[in-house]
Amino acid sequence: MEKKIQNFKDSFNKEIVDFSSWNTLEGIRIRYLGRKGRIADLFKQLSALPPEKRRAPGKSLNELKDYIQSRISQESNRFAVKKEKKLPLDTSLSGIRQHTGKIHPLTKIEDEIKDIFKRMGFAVATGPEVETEYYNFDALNFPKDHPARDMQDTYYISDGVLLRTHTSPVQIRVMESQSPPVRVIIPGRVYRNEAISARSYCLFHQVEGLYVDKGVTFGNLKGTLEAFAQALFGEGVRLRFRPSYFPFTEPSAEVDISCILCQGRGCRVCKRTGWLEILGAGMVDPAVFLAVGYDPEAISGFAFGLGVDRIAMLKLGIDDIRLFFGNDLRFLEQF
Ligand code: FA5
Repeated sequence: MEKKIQNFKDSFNKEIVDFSSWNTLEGIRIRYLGRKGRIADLFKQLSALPPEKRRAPGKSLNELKDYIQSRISQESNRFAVKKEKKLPLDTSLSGIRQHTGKIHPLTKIEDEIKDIFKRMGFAVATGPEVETEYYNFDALNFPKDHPARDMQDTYYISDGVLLRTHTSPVQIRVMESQSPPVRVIIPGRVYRNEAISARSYCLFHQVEGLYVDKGVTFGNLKGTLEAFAQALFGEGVRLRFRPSYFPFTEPSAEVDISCILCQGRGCRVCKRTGWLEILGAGMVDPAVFLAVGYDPEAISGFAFGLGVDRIAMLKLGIDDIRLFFGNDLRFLEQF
């Protein structure tokens, strides 16, 4: 019996020397100290001996059990320290992160645009998205059945009521509600029955601008838009005014900025022209002043309407407008 006990101690000592993981240490513990383990087995054999022969081996067996227990706990402490050294406790690890929403990229750019104009002294006004034909077209000098209405094909809600095709109707609402001088910007959502593509969508965003006072000139319009473009895109950006037609401005222009992606050299986004159209603008037509009761002989004004989505595409390097409306978090979380 004493011999067996010594053999067990030797084999235990050999095993404990080179265990490599918690699993093997636990395996050793179960093999020796478990309910059906080797020590339990030795105790069973011990109890089979006549009582007078149990004393000495009983003592040795108890000593072996104590020895094995203390060696295992020693080794498990040593192993824990070794593991800690390899993988020190990282108290900087964060807990479970709560998902906090983000500002939509279009809202971000719209806010930047608003801030620039606010710094120039423009107030912010808003108007309804469901609009009457009168404000969307008639008061803006679009004659009934005039082809200019086709450029902004819209969704009718009922006879004479439609989803607005631009933010310009709010010009009329603002001028009806106050006398000159007027200096406002009007951000908002607009709708058109469009052929959908990478650059055009049936829903998009505009920021309208309107400045009416004594002696406002086309030079003021150019200066304001240039200051805006440089504040948004940087000092180096240039503007190009192309003659155009809007029934509510005369003269009218479409305004391009030098492509900020290729610095005007020509690339895929600017269709190799070096220029990108971002807005329509012009001097307020006297017919519009008459519609709101202003005296076109006494005052003058400029107006512009810029496409927020196209500007956001340029600013953020996005090549498809549809991504803004896909509600895809993989896209939205990048901004
Ligand atoms: C207008 O909507 C005029 N109301 C702008 C204006 C205001 C002119 C005041 C004069 C005075 P236009 O249809 O060109 O104009 O649209 C203005 C801008 O909206 C465009 O330059 C473009 O940036 C953007 N835009 C037009 N259609 C779409 C579309 N389908 N998808 C995305 N952006 C568009």
